[in-house]
Amino acid sequence: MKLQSPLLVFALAFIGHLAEAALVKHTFHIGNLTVTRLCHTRAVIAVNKQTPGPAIEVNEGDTLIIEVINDTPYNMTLHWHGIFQRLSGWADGANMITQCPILPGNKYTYKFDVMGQEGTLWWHAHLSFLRETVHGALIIRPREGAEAYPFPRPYKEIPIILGEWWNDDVMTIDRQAFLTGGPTRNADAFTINGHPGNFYNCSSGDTYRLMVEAGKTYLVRIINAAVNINSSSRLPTTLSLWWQSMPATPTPTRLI
Ligand SMILES: [Cu+2]
Repeated sequence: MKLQSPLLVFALAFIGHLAEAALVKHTFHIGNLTVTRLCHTRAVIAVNKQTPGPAIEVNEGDTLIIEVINDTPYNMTLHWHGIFQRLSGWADGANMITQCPILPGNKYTYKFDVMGQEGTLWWHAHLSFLRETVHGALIIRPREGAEAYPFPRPYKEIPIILGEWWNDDVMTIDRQAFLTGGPTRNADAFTINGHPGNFYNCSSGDTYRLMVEAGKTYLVRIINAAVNINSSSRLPTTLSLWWQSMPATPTPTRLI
């Protein structure tokens, strides 16, 4: 019997490889959301009425398709923070660098393969201070899913997004800084998954709480989504800088 040619074997392997990859689709409506923090109520910009926005979860090798509908009065792009964008540099989402912004009332579809990387990344608005509230987790599991982690599969995986909150409209604050040449003023609060915790004026009860079961293992995926790097140098956020682009490999840590 004639042996199969190496090319045919390669082609079959390639087709088999393609069959494993999934198309992961999302629709992101970006618009206003009314939020109250520290007893200040203001309209923020958010994806699908959530801040932090929806978590995107893929396996390595999948293709991501995200339709973005810009229902805000601002130009908009979304940046897929840390994605290699192999052969898809135009999908990176950097405003006026890899694309023109999505104009108010318009939409744009990002499409890219998530290749050769695993871990905890995130996505965010790439225009001025809008990323204060326009951000979310982008989780890449191994190609074979959570079963392929190099450690026992955790009971649950929890994204922890560290962010900031201003009591006033961030676009106005950014504009004032631009006009005066000074820095933007520091945030009024640091947040965990959008909540400031109990340490600020008028913030009691507004705390992110994670209920855990004794004896179970939790994988905590920490993301630093703070806007102002200068004001985000407090311990929890600094710690997260080490974590935000690390692969999903257990790393020895200790509580400081
Ligand atoms: Cu980024």
